[in-house]
Amino acid sequence: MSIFARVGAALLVLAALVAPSTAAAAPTSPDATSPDATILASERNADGSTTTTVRVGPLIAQPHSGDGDGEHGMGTHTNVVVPFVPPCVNCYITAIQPDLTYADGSRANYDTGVMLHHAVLFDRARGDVTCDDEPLGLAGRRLFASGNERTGGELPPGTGVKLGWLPLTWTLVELMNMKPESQAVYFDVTMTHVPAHTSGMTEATPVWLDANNCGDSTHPVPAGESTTTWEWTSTIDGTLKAAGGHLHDGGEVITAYNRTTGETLCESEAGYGTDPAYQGHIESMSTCTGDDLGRVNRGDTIELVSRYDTDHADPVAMSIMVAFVAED
Ligand SMILES: [Cu+2]
Repeated sequence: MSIFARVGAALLVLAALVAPSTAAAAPTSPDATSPDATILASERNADGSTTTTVRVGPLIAQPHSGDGDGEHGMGTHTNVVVPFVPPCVNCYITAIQPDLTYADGSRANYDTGVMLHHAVLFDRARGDVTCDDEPLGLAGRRLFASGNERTGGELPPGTGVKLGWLPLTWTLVELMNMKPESQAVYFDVTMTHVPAHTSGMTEATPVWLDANNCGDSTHPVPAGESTTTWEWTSTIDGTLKAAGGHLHDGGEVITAYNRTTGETLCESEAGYGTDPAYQGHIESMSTCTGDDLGRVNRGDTIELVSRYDTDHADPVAMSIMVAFVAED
């Protein structure tokens, strides 16, 4: 999706958010049915936190009419933009786990002929740290992203991503269907959260690092081994608390460095071949979590380095890391 399409999508969502009668859905694909976001489950935990699952859907993955068989990312894409019910207001999200499921709760994946190409969770109420001055910044702060590998994570105790009194959360979901018939699936996001007044909580700011930042995130990789790098000059001061990467098939590892201090901030490795549902495709990314994973100072050069080793050139690979920084 181009920047302009994304901005258009963002504006569509904004329009939906200010017009309650249409707030149920703002699909970008004319053939998508009206998806909705609802609270599927919410449970109080013994420690006073709450775990809430927000379900987005039904999302209709359009039938695949091409000659692909699901190999090399072949399939038919469906993009949907949906306002996302915040799990809480004036609160901190301390853990998150995405999934792609069917109505009965069973998992949708390569073995059922559909995959979660991407999902990004935005908050229009806050500015994005690394894209605020770009057109994509109109979409709001990028809080979290998931590929089909569905990497979730938990922030270190006492830290959380803040949602304000009026979070304008929305999600952009891209599905890929390898089957000749349409499939109705759900993007489920399970989050643990605590009220903002919880003592001892510190806000963690999501910092989106991306080899094609402020664009559509895709970049080409050649067949064989390759390395892609990208730099960002930090505009914030803080301590890194957690980070996790996103790569496509063939991706091996993505690492964030602070080149100014010489620290390695986080190395996130791709995993393959343990869960048959993924049929050999990327199935996990390791994450980094800790009280002090390194410093990020205003003016520091933060470098992102990804390594791919693929058996075919991929024009639309990705190299993303979302870092969570407790600002000073
Ligand atoms: Cu991706």
